[in-house]
Amino acid sequence: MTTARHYALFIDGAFCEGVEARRFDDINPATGKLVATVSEASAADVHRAVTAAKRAFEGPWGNMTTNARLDLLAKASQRIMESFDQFLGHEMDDTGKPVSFASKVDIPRGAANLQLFADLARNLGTESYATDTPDGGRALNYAQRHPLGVIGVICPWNLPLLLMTWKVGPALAAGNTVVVKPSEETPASATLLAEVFQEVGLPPGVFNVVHGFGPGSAGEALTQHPDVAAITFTGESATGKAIMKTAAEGLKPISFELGGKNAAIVFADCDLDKAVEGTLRSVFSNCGQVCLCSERVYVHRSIFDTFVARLKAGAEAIRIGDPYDETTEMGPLISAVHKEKVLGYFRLAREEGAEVITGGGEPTLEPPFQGGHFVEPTLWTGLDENARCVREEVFGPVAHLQPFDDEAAVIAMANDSPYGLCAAVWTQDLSRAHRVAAQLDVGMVWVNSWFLRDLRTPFGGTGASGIGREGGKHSIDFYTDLKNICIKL
Ligand code: NAD
Ligand code: 6OD
Repeated sequence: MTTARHYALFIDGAFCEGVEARRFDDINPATGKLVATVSEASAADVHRAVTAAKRAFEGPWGNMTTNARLDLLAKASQRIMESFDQFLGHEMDDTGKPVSFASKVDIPRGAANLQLFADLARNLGTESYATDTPDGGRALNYAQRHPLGVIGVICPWNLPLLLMTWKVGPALAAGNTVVVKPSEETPASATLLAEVFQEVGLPPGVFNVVHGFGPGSAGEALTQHPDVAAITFTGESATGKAIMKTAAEGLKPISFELGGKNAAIVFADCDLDKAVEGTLRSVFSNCGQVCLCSERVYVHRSIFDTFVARLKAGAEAIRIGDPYDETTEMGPLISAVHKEKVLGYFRLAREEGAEVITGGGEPTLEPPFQGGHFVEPTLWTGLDENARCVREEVFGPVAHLQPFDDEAAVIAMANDSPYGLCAAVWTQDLSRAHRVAAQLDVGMVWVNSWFLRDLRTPFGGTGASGIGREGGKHSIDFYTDLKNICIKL
């Protein structure tokens, strides 16, 4: 890409500049070069977007038949697949993620999320009961689903299209309208999605995009807006706390998908090849920037040395560099700031007494990638379970490996975390798999797999990893209110 693009706001069905005409830069993290300039929304722009969304909710969108609404979502899903290469290129330029990952995960899932929720909403029923009445008669109780109104959607940068559509899909399918605040690091795919919605004929105001930052910018203004009925947020736990405080003023329902410090547990009876391959993926996918990544790997002592040697060899074989090269397996971190944070943890691990099994530095790359935010795939061992590097989310390509001796001890170590997003368990003993999975304090457990998704299942975390569940019917539950109607017959 040679000429920088420009990403405008999308309000009431049209692309526009912010009233204060402020702009910020969108940088390609693989090269450090400018991708685009981006219009920053002020509180006044957010107000325009919310007002348009409210009008659409009360008018054209609210009055549309369910099938007509869901047909538009399905068409948008199809359009994403038809514009696959454009979405792919824009998402890669914003994130630096390799084509091998983005083409298999980000873009197909962006389309699948819209299709799934269109299909689901078409087929979803509600409960009803035949009720005995005190006078010996009968009554009928039935529940109706009602959309909430304008949903504020606040997104992170790690899987921009995937995580945005994961929220926009069910919110629109349920009959709401949305104002999306993409991450300031990754404005492209929200802008492209706006184009898609425009093309398929979504009524103006149903989908709006306000670019900008968090505090003192578009994110905070959206959270504060009195006409925003609910907030759905994916991002850091600390940001979740700030959003929750602001949302509390308006008693807004919130759905939070937050950080993790996920454990992988490798039992001696695992299929070693599969456990090594799966753990390499769970630690290093997307440069460790998936909330589900394993940053704590517990390995039974009897296979610890073998497992460490195999994981080290795997980590050292990872091909880093040009995102557009089909053979590249790992791209850069998202930004210079995030790279500094991750390198800070690399330094801290040494200070805390870690043995660095591999990595811990920056790779040497050819131009233009020497200007990118790359770090080495890194593995540590030897840290105390109370070390900051074992307790805090790094969100980079790094894990700490700890040996364990028995099942109870490893469950206790895995559970000793403020986070509770997910875990991966590697064992061929079916009883052990059930027993251990039941005792892990997390929202999701993968056995002999990782990030194997069925979009109908409940997705979310416990503790500092989130509030509520999204996925399938659980998303629709969040984006609707149930009204019970009792009719005395
Ligand atoms: P972040 O919290 O820094 O930012 C997320 C979004 O919130 C951005 O759009 C940002 O502009 C906005 N924001 C920041 N402060 C705000 C405020 N005060 N009010 C309103 N909006 C505000 O997160 P990130 O760095 O973009 O993403 C990485 C984090 O997200 C990691 O912690 C990761 O674990 C987490 N994550 C969790 C999941 C999950 O499903 N649990 C998925 C992806 C990422
Ligand atoms: O697969 C999903 O639906 C999902 N929400 C993934 C989140 C990944 C976090 O980075």
